[in-house]
Amino acid sequence: MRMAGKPKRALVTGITGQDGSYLAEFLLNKGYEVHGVIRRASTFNTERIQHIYRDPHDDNCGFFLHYGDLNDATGLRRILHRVKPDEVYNLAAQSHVKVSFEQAEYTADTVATGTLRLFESLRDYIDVSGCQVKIYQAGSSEMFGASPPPQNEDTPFYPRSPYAVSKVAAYWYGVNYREAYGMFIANGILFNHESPRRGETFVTRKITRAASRIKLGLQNELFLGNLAAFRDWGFAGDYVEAMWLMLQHEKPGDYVIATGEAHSVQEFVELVFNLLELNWRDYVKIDPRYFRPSEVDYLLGDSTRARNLLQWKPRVSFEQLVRMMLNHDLEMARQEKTLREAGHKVEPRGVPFG
Ligand code: NAP
Ligand code: F7E
Repeated sequence: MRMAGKPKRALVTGITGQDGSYLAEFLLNKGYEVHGVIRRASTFNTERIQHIYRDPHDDNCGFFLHYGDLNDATGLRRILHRVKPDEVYNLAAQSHVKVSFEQAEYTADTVATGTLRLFESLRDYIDVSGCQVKIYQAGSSEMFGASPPPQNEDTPFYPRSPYAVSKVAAYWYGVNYREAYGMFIANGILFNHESPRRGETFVTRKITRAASRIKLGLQNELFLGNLAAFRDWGFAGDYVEAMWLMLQHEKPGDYVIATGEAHSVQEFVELVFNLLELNWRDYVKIDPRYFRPSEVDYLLGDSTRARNLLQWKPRVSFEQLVRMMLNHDLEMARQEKTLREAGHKVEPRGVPFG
């Protein structure tokens, strides 16, 4: 239990990811002391949190990073005992659906069993310390898979990928640990949420990034897979607030977080290219390598429960989201072009293979 006047302490797994970075900003703004779990990588993986990183030697540093991995239970236990968190947000995951077909065992080990490892560590930590810890588990609309829209908390799960099956397992671990041990675990069932920090191999960012480079003459074509799938796309900054609200509610529960509006991948492409005054058909090509062995055709969320019980609602509209991502990627493309024109040999950042 925190002493009066002390800031609340949050532990975030997956802090280097899109959501982790927005959540860390959000919690720091609320006065939390934020601790994040990062993986060791051979190159820096802290780009998304660089702007909020503070040197631990600085006075009143409220932001701390710890090396750890969901596949390493001993390390997780050690972090819990060192940090003594009031709230834990489990965002870490191999989160790419297509990759999960290629790395199914690894995805299950991180997304399903990794969550179990964290819950087991928390169960023991709570038992030994006597402290209360509130836990957020990052569930996904992918769990609904082939169940017809609109989907809400009562819609049956019908997962269509190793990623989605693993998220369903993690969801049920959450429910079971709540019922068996009285742990405060909230399952967020979040529909797709995007931002300028979205990984470059998810379809929205792949499109805004490529279309920006096409506009500036830096590339000529964009290869995509299935354009017919529908998704309910919101803004990641809005969705991390919902995660926090779930842990402020008196009882732990499961909540769908969505905008209630769906668009096809083709509609997303059309809007982006229209905004750039380009005809998408001149540039977009279909490459079957991006098709999935089993696809999720239509996701459209009904977040009535969260709107009523948490007073949560999305603030950023679909078109605002697309413009936000496009403006960011146009600026990146401009910087790349300027460097090239100045004679620098610049390679595009990363390999958008996904
Ligand atoms: P993301 O950008 O892919 O970030 C994933 C994070 O997990 C990264 O920090 C990554 O570290 C970390 N990670 C991966 N494997 C790990 C492991 N074995 N141990 C520890 N950390 C590990 O994902 P996101 O979009 O922020 O999503 C956050 C969470 O919400 C994920 O669980 C995702 O499955 C879920 N979700 C996302 C959406 C969405 O639309 N964004 C919707 C529903 C649910 P590195 O930086 O080192 O790779
Ligand atoms: O695909 C189609 C693809 O990879 C969206 C993750 O955050 O949200 C995300 O999963 C749709 C699919 O996201 C390409 O077939 C077409 O129908 O952007 P995506 P996702 O699979 O919906 C959920 C909620 C999560 O939980 C996940 O962690 O777009 N699509 N062409 C393509 N997708 C990709 N990636 N690349 C293409 O070229």
